[in-house]
Amino acid sequence: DPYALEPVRSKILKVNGKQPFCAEPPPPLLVKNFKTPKDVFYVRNHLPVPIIDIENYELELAVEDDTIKTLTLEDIKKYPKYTVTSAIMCGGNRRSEMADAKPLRGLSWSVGAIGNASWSGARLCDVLNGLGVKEEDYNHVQFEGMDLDPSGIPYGASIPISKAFDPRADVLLAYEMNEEEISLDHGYPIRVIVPGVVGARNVKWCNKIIFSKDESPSQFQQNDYKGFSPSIDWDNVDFKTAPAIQELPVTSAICIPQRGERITVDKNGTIPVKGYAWSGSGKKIIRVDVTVDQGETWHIAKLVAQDPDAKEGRHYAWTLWSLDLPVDKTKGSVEIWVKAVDSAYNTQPESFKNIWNLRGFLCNAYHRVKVDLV
Ligand code: MTE
Ligand code: MO
Repeated sequence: DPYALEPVRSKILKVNGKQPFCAEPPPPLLVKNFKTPKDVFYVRNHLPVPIIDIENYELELAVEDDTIKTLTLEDIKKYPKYTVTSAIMCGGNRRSEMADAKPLRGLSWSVGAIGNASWSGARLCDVLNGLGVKEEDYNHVQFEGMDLDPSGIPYGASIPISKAFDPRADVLLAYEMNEEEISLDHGYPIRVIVPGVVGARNVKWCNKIIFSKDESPSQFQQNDYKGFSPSIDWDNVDFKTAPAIQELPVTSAICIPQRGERITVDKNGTIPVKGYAWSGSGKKIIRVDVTVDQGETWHIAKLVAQDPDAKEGRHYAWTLWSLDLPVDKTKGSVEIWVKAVDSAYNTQPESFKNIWNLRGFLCNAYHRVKVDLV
């Protein structure tokens, strides 16, 4: 049984899949900390967690099929240690809401398939410099995990080579999460961190990096984690026609209150509302708007936590927001909508209908939460 030696897991997470293990935290726990503790951080495994023989761990660097260098964990730790606070979000986060618009295939994530952590390790660009590999000669950098499918094929993904070489992209070979050794579920001993890019390219348990003309041949690069028109369905989909998802669009979610809760309106006629907002590719969240009347009037949330050290264009961490939302108690219930705006003034679509896609990715329409008022 390849799942016999899975790590012991915290009971906090809601399990969406047992084998492979997939789980997310209850939304209120998400907004308790700017940096998500490891036991609260969602887990998305596609395969059994690999067994790590740390004494013999090596990271192999290859050009197409030829190995050019191998690094031990100690070798990786000799490069300058660099820390980046970055959210990681699954391409299918909030899929359950898109599925409400029209059925689709995929794990039914609520708003918790995202977490924000500080990651420390060697910068990939530092490791690549001195290898003699030229950016112009290749198109992609592939990563392989140590987790294998039943036929022995590893989890894999790739990113454009320009991203890997760009020092401002902050791509890391991370060995620490929140100042501790990365836990087994989150990629011990080495996890690739590609800030601002879909979770699927942030390869855990990485033991091989390949410079190549082509993208990763992995099914997760080729036949999954791609977006399609709402008119494409399983009978007419051709995965070759869409590029692999890399940088993610702006999103936001309400974590407090949760759908269906009974909320006591305070003496000022308001209820506390809290959530997160995040945009891919290092774009900063500049505003979060909340409405209780389908957009007739908007309330501007307070941005309560953002990475204070992030430079322009490198806002890889999420933003936590909150507000005391005025509501009309006599109505008995209220539907709260939220949308965020990023530094390119990108914002979210109003509904899921026109962004629906068969695999349920890029689910970034306004988040709507209906609650009862008492
Ligand atoms: N890396 C490996 N080796 N195997 C995996 O199954 N899942 C990917 C990515 N990296 C995966 C992986 C996906 S789809 C996501 S969303 C994130 O890891 C989840 O990271 P987490 O489990 O640390 O939250
Ligand atoms: Mo994912």
